[in-house]
Amino acid sequence: MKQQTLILIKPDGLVKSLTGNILTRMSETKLEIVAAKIARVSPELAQVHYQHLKEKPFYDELLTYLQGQLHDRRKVMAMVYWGDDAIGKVRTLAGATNPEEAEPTSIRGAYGRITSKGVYENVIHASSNEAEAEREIKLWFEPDEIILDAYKTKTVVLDGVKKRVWA
Ligand code: IDP
Ligand code: MG
Repeated sequence: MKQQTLILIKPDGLVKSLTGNILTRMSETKLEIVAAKIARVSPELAQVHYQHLKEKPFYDELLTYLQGQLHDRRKVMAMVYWGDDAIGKVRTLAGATNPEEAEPTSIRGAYGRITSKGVYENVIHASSNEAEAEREIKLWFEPDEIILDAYKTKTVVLDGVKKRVWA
């Protein structure tokens, strides 16, 4: 089944100069990149992205991590990959959430670490199911930034200019 999935190279991945390695590993999946950009992560964006973890003890630290405050690198690389079983393929390649438990050959197993404050710095984010992928892709990208009709859109007029937004 064709799927799309959101991948973020988190600030630790950028600071460690892993972008090239990660893209090379991702190309093993034979999936297609249909969107890519460098994005700043506002407190609001971080909060909405990780809203399901609000009750966790590591939530506040996780928000500072995603915003790049732990790495002095206030950005992430956001991408949408598309193709057969994209979500499962990317999750397998990413490896387990806890980098110590991740397969050593997975991206998180190879490059992740647990900080002394207990945050799992695991280099990349990958959507874990179709509902999450849809929510996240719509959160990080506008329709015209994706080379694919990913989800339903509508046209609105803003200050006299037509614009496509998620329906
Ligand atoms: P996932 O990234 O593998 O989907 P989630 O449970 O969605 O895992 O958690 C989001 C992020 O929160 C993880 O990638 C990791 O950076 C961090 N995290 C998750 N669980 C823990 C934990 O038990 N301790 C510290 N950080 C965690
Ligand atoms: Mg998750």
